[in-house]
Amino acid sequence: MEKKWNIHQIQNVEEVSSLQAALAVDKTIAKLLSLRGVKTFDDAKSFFRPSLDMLHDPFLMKGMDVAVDRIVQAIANKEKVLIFGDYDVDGTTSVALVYSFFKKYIPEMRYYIPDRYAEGYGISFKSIDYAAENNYSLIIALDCGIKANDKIDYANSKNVDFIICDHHLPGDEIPKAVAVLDPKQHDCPYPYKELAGCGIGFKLAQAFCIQNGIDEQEVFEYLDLVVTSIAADIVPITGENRVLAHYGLKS
Ligand SMILES: [Mn+2]
Repeated sequence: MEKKWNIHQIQNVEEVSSLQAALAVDKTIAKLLSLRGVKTFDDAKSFFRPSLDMLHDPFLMKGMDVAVDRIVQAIANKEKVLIFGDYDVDGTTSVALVYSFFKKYIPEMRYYIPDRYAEGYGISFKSIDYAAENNYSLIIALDCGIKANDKIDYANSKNVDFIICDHHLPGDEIPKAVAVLDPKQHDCPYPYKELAGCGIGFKLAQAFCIQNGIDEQEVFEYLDLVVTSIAADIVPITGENRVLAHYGLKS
């Protein structure tokens, strides 16, 4: 098989020279770093020594405050909560993270993974019927839901609330859920747009920790799930994903 290689060309030769001098490294290393967007000493420092302090404030994500408040309300009212996720690796790691983290705070909690063949991708009517029949008043949907407008309308008609945690591109209309977390919404100010679904679930748990004075270490414990989702969903290992992946591989 014939292969066609596209070799990246260095655009800014001076930048490479100054990076090489600042880091005291071989020119090839400086070139490789430059091609990865590392331009300065500080860029290189965060590239080689990612720190959990570099994670963004989860409350920068549109809807996060409402989502956390709704969970706090569910806990106060002893509501039954259903964790719903897609059946792929990103979906199941999301469910594992959110379920494991919240189980000590929400006693009446179960998870629901739809049947790939019988129910298909995304939030299913069947899961909403299951929730309504079994008195679940809140569903946290992970790695899906951003285009499930009809399902959310159906859930609203049955008094089942939704928090959507998704990372797919939204359609023209955002579903009428209690909270919709998806940094790809055009009006979401969250600075990093490439989290996987499990990364969004992680940010939700992190926000819950911050708001309730819980040590964030309790959610950092699950970074092995986040790195698995990053690899399996093939999201870019840049920015916040790179920090999550680094610590996920260590845990
Ligand atoms: Mn995904």
